[in-house]
Amino acid sequence: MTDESVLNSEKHIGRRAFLALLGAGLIALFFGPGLLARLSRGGPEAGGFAINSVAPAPAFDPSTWRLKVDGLVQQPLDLSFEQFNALPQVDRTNDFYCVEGWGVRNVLWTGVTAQEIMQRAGVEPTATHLVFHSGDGIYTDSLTIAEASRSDVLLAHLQGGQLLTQDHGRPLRLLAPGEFGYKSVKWVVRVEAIAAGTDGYQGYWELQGYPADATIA
Ligand SMILES: Nc1nc2c(c(=O)[nH]1)N[C@H]1C(S)=C(S)[C@@H](COP(=O)(O)O)O[C@H]1N2
Ligand SMILES: [Mo]
Repeated sequence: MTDESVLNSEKHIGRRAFLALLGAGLIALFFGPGLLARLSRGGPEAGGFAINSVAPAPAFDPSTWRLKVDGLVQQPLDLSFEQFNALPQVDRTNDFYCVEGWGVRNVLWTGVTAQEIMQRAGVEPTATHLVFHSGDGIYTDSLTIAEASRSDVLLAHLQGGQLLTQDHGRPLRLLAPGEFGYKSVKWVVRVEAIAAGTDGYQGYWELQGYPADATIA
């Protein structure tokens, strides 16, 4: 990147987000995959996850919790936690990376693929994105239908075989491996199929200047 393009992208995406992304880029450039091994041994929370939440965790009551799937779908869904748990479950193990420069290797997640949810709801061919809404009332982010169709994209309720802790998204979070952690919305209560324009959908961090495509290079 030349100095000029650095200045240009700084103008376009905002200083804070720019610095975070530059940091992530430099980390990837200089340390490569070995960084994660070091982080997961001695990161901000050795051997595990940091907690990144812009709003307090909502309380979880299994008797009243619902997952709604709506928008551009033929069959809207409104599932209790019991009904969600009765859907076909899969296990996926993958690494988790935050743009702030920490990561965790080999995390086991259990849940339902976004693909399964899309099939059950009958997502309309006109839909371009799924928007994941958090029960915190503030945080949202989206995946394109193509991203959401990958077999490792899960709505997960178990981490390492245990119900997610409250801070990590109890009872349900998105996992989008291969994309930075800000895509992995915690406390998901609604999945909305939308048709977005060419600019796509602006989630919480996209509105602060992060790119909508969070693919880890
Ligand atoms: N609802 C909600 N989901 C969220 C966030 C958040 O602030 N609120 N932070 C995101 C970011 S930036 C990251 S890196 C991961 C962190 O997940 P963790 O707190 O379980 O480590 O959650 C993502 N999902
Ligand atoms: Mo993050």
